[in-house]
Amino acid sequence: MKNFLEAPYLIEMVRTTTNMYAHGWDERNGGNISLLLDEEQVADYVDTSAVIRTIPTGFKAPELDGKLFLVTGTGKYFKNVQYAPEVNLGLVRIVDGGETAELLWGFEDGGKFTSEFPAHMMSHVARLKVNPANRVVMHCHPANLLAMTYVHSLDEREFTRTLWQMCTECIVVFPEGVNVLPWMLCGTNEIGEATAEKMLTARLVVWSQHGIYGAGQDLDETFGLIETAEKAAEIYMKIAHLPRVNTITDEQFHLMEERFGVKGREGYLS
Ligand code: 2HA
Ligand code: ZN
Repeated sequence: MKNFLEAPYLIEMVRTTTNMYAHGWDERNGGNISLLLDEEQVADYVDTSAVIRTIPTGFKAPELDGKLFLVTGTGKYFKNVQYAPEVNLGLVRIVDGGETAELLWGFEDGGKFTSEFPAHMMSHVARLKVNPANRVVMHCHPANLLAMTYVHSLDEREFTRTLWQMCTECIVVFPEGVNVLPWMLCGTNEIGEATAEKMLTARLVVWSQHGIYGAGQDLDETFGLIETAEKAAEIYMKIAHLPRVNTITDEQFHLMEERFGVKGREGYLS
């Protein structure tokens, strides 16, 4: 067996959590990531028939039966992942129609997956329906997106249009826009179900007064989505209290659509 700590995706997971912490998106134990892995990616590193322990999930997700996820741990700090991946991360296989997670590696201090596991797993189910190549669900607390949810309308069209208007390339990076949930109690199956529903129509879902969820085919794409939305929100928070003299017009967005071969969400542009 090869050393799991040297698996390319494990290294990328460590780098991503470290980078997210450096961006200020993951204070204390804030944020969580889950990465769907194929059996073949794991087989050289971990004996997948050796279950360390089983952990109940508290929800059903039969679509995920047999699937493997590398996931951050509950109560763990992104800041510390690089120093002890085997404590702060775990590799689990979903079984029993989603109701049980079999631990195959990690969580060595007896820990378990993130408290937001329902939102992660239900979002994977939703995104896989839209794009079978989806692999990542990522949650964090970027300051400007959060700030925006206190002072901007939570209407998804309005919220998206404002973000698009803040940087020319936003409409290229997230043409489907961002979906927005009102404040809800985190860590519950209810917010998981609501997030998954929103994930059917966009890869970004804002949790008002809390943070954001992103989904994508790999860690870079997902990080980049959140990074771009957060940059736009930062610009909004710099200008929101000032008179707007210039903006990007819908006519200009249409030029972007043509030039980059993307289509803004139906009904979001005039
Ligand atoms: O526990 O971000 O939403 C970390 C969180 C919960
Ligand atoms: Zn959170």
